[in-house]
Amino acid sequence: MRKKEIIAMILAGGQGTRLKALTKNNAKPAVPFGGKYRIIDFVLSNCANSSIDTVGVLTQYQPLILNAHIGIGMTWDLDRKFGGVRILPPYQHEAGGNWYKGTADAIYQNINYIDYYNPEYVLVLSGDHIYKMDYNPMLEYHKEKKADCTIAVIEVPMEEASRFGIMNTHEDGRIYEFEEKPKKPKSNLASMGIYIFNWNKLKHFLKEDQKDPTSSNDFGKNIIPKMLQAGAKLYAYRFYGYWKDVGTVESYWEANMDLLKEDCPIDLYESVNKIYAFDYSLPPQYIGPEASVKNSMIVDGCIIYGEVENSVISRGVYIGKNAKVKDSVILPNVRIEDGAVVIKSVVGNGVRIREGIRVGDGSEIVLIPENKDVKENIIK
Ligand code: ADQ
Ligand code: ADP
Repeated sequence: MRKKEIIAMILAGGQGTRLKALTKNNAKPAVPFGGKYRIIDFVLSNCANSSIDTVGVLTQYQPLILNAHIGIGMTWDLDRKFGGVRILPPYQHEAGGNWYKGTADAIYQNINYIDYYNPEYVLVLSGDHIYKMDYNPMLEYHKEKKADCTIAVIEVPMEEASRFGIMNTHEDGRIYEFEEKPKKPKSNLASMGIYIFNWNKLKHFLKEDQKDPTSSNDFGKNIIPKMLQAGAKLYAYRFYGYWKDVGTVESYWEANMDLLKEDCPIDLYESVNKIYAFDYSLPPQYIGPEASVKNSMIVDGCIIYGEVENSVISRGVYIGKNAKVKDSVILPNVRIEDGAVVIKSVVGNGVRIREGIRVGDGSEIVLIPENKDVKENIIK
């Protein structure tokens, strides 16, 4: 039987309710990011750059844009005959068929897909994290430790620790305690939601978990604690690079702004380990005779007559004469008409901001929902 050593499963089925207007018609992993990308491009590129050529993407909530974006995976060189990238929505089968109840249920419902590749290891990833990582050193570590499960971990500020799965380890990295989003965290060692499992072990625990009617079939809440309790060997693998869970409007805005820093924590311009983006084949950006652009990213298809400072401007954006955009993230196909002012805002797809209108005063992030016609000042 043909075999893959490792395959990746990307969890992309969450609703992403905290991103509000940006996920009304679009799954969180497909939300535009960094001008040219969608959030999921980071994890898909990480897989491609780590030579993981078999990737399942678990979707269920507003999957249209995500499906169109991933297509047959050519963008990431993941169009393969044996392997490649596959979108895995919930489906009907003999025993019924259901929405993915939780993250572990999503993997459980795709046991057949995984078994087809007969892998030794399964890498479970999230579709909504911004980071660059080579998964191979983590796999080496997992093998060295003869672990059943290895969790990538990062130190987070103590005051944020209750947003994450928090663990304690022995000196050799073995995990002896794990709590999902604890109210009183006992450490700041946070799970990045990146797991390598021995597939046979994981399959066993997934099946056991299904027998428990009280379980929410979630990795952090159920599978990891149950594995620990059963005495399985769980290890923490430390990651020292940049990693951000862009689950909220604030963290989404911050991660975009991070790209503009002089010491940008994530290098989009290096020639190796590139983050691949879908090619829309748009015309070149045009910067008008009186325009001014400072410390900003401007993508193809933009027409800029006004002033842009410290902002990320996605494809197809129009910024009129005497208009000003500062400290903002502008999503694709936005029109900012003459004399309009946009400060510290996230402006959704296809929004039109009418002449002379002012959005934001720099005190708080203003979020403008998709396709809105803004005719009045919006100051938070
Ligand atoms: P959360 O981020 O809160 O915590 P969760 O809401 O389960 O975890 O989302 C993880 C990923 O799974 C997201 O990409 C989401 O879109 C997806 N997802 C959610 N429900 C799904 C479903 N039913 N089917 C398919 N995909 C689904 C997790 C861990 C923590 C860890 C943080 C790190 O539980 O321990 O610290 O990730 O961000
Ligand atoms: P957020 O963290 O912003 O609230 P998540 O992506 O974590 O958003 O998902 C929110 C919750 O909604 C998760 O608990 C997930 O299991 C649940 N969920 C996601 N998609 C669906 C769906 N199609 N049907 C029912 N519940 C869903």
